[in-house]
Order: sequence, then structure tokens, then C-alpha cells
Amino acid sequence: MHTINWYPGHMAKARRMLEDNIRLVDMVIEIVDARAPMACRNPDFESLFKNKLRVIVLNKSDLSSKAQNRAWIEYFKKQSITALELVSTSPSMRKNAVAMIERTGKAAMEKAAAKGIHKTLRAMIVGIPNAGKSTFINRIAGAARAQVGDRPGVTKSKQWVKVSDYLELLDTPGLLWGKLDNELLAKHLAYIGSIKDDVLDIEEIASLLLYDLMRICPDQLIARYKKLTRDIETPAEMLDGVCRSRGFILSGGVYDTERAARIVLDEYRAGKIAAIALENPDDDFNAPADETKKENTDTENE
Ligand SMILES: Nc1nc2c(ncn2[C@@H]2O[C@H](COP(=O)(O)OP(=O)(O)OP(=O)(O)O)[C@@H](O)[C@H]2O)c(=O)[nH]1
Ligand SMILES: [Mg+2]
Repeated sequence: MHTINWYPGHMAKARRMLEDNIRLVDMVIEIVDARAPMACRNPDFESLFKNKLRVIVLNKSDLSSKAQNRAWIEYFKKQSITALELVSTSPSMRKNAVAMIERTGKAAMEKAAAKGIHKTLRAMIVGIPNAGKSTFINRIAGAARAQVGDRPGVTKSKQWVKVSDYLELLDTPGLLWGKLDNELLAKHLAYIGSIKDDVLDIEEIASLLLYDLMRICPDQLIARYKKLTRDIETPAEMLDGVCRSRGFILSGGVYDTERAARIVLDEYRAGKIAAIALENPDDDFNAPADETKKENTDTENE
């Protein structure tokens, strides 16, 4: 994948905002996309949030599989981090989310109560763009208090949302970390819609996504785009297959690959292709991002 052309300026500003607000909160709730938990995480959080209560929410768990969600929760548990799977778009998540926040903040609340203080628990919601932070907050608050959108960069500045007399949540803009140097993880961030499409070559991203999905869930992929086959050898040919499946053919028989790319990304992000994660805890995240490159290296080694 070509180097992603992004603008670190506003990310640096957002990071400063995060550092400035950390002292105002008791708890940090980190929202990750269940399809790509590794790509979503920030190694700096360990030091940044070291004295805070912490929880990881594996959000959009409806877009992954039960077994993969469980494996990730186990993975975090081994690092002594509480994680839970949620679907922030579903009304039934509220009960579990509130119980999780109360359980995590219980000792701090009791300590304050012992001193006769009626404490308000303050939690900061952090995560990469488009992970579902604002959706999570709105569901807990029981109202559309924070703006939500199916693209990255919707929340522009921090916003406190009062849930009750004892709970306030801080919505923050999505932050992208240094993951863009790791090609594999950067690719995942592009697939799940956390990097603005206008800085990406969407035809390249959609081709790579199709190529990867052909390895992860070939049956579901072929069920959706019937002209795709397992023997397609290069990412570039994948989009032609989608054009043939959907009749995206321009005058002169030219494939409308741009239209195909948009459709593929939209359908993938909306969970229409398969409920399956891109990442599993025991994957090698330092492997070459592109299978074709890996095969080349394998041959070189022989
Ligand atoms: N399928 C599914 N979609 C979700 C879930 N949670 C959020 N979404 C969708 O994800 C998209 C992004 O949600 P937001 O809440 O705006 O994300 P955000 O993290 O606040 O994004 P920024 O403000 O851009 O950083 C929206 O289209 C939501 O409807 C979920 O659990 N499952
Ligand atoms: Mg938001």
C-alpha cells in the first residue's frame, strides 16, 4: 500500500487535548473496533493512563464473530485489562455498559462516600475515528447528545455528556496513533473507515480488502459478489470481478472500478459481507501486509 497521506497536525492537537483532560477524569473507556482491535490500540496509553481506572470496549462486536470476540477478551484479560464486547447501536447494550462503568468505579465511589462526599464519576471515552465513541455515549445517555456519523472525524472537539448525578462522560474526537507505519495495521484502519477516504486511493484499498477477505471468508465473499472466484490472483483483478457481478460496466465495456470500490467499502463497513474480524490475537502483526509480498519473500528464502 502506498504511504497514507495524512495530516498529523490535528492529531497532535487532539493528543494534547487528551493529555490536558486526563486529570479531570477517574476512568478511561477505550473504544476499539472488534474487527481490528490491534490496529485500534495505542501503545502510549499504558503510560498516559497508568493511574486511571480503565476498560476496553470491543465495539461493533456484531461485525465480528462470537469466538473472535471471546479470544480478544481473553487476550486483554491476560494483560489484566477488563474488556467487554458491545454493540453500541443496540438499545440493549445500555444495561451492560452502565454495569461495567459502575463496577469499575465502585471502589472510588465508596471511598468518596466514606468521606461523606457525593462523588460524580467522570469517564473519558477515547478511540480511533469512527470506532463508535459518540454512539456509545448517546446510548448510555439515552438521547442523541453527541453527533454521530458513518465516517471518521465526526466529533471535532471534546464534549461533556451528563448521564446522571453521579456519572458524566467525556466524548473526544477520534485519534489515530502511529499505527500508520505498520502497513498491515494501517490497511485495517483504512478498511474499517477510520482514515478519511479522501486521503486514500480507494480503488487500491477496496482491491486489497477483497483480496484479504477471499482468504478470511471466501464463501461469504463469493455469495455477495457472485463473479468472484478463489483463483483470482491479484488484488487488481478483484474489482473487475465486482464490476462483472454488479454490471458496473461503462460504455465501451470499461469497468467502473471506482463505483465498485465505493460499493465494496460501504458494504464491508456496514457489515453486509460477513461478521468476521480481520485480526486474531495470535496473528503476526509484523508480517508483510500484502500476501503477494509474503509469497515473494518465501520464494527468495528457498
Ligand atoms: N454495526 C455497528 N455499527 C456501529 C456500532 N457502534 C457505532 N456504529 C456505527 O459506527 C459509525 C461511527 O459512529 P460514531 O459514534 O460517530 O463514531 P466516533 O467514534 O464517535 O467517530 P469520530 O467522532 O469520527 O471519532 C456510525 O455509523 C455508527 O452507527 C456497533 O456497535 N455496531
Ligand atoms: Mg464521535
